[in-house]
Amino acid sequence: MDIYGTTRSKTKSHYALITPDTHVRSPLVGWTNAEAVVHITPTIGARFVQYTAYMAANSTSNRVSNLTERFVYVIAGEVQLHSQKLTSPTVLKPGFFAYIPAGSDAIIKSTDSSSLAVFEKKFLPLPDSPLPELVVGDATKVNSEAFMGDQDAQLKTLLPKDPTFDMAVNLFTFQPGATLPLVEVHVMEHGLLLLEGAGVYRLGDDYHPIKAGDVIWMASFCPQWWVAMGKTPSTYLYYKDVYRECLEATL
Ligand code: UGY
Ligand code: MN
Repeated sequence: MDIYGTTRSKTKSHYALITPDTHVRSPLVGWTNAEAVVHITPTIGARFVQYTAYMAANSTSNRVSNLTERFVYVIAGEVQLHSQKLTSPTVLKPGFFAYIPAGSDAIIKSTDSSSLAVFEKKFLPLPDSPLPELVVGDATKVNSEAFMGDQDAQLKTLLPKDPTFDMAVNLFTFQPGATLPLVEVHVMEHGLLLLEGAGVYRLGDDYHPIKAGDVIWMASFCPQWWVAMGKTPSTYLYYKDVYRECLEATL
């Protein structure tokens, strides 16, 4: 914060920009030796939750409830994922991710300080469809594809493109000067974390300078556009709700 109390953070009815200078930590219920900066919740108008979990040495997450699904992406440090569905605990390093289905026994343990980007939502089962399984992956091993034909905008889809899943989490990498090819207006909402780089995000009618570490919430139908700037590529991790009847996709 500067001496005049200014910040780039902004909270509006249809979007929020949350910059690291405004972060305040809060307890993570059911976790041990861990705290969160909670960025996005239903209290702001969203239908999902996004937070950064800060795990100290010897910390443990809770289990998800029977209703809540969780996606974690390791930003820093190293954690282990424990579940009876895995033959042995799986080490997750930066760039690794896990999807933990609602009701899963999976927990995350950390032996050193680590930080995780976390997205959670109430899982909406699809009638007559199997339940989604635990997913573990390394984003560096996931193939990317040119977004709408633009080689300078590469999209990695981290979760299976399968209607059993009601959330998608993607990594989007833009070369300097690359843009979203249109101003998008859509029913899906987003939670976004800029992992590296910088640029300008259009949110509604406003244009915001964005830096690594910034989080953005975009409500359904919030007009959105982006240009990557600077001399290095920019990458953001983002969530969206997918594959469900619009009338049912409310809390
Ligand atoms: O998946 C998306 O809707 C994506 N193109 N939106 C975004 O990057 N703001
Ligand atoms: Mn979008």
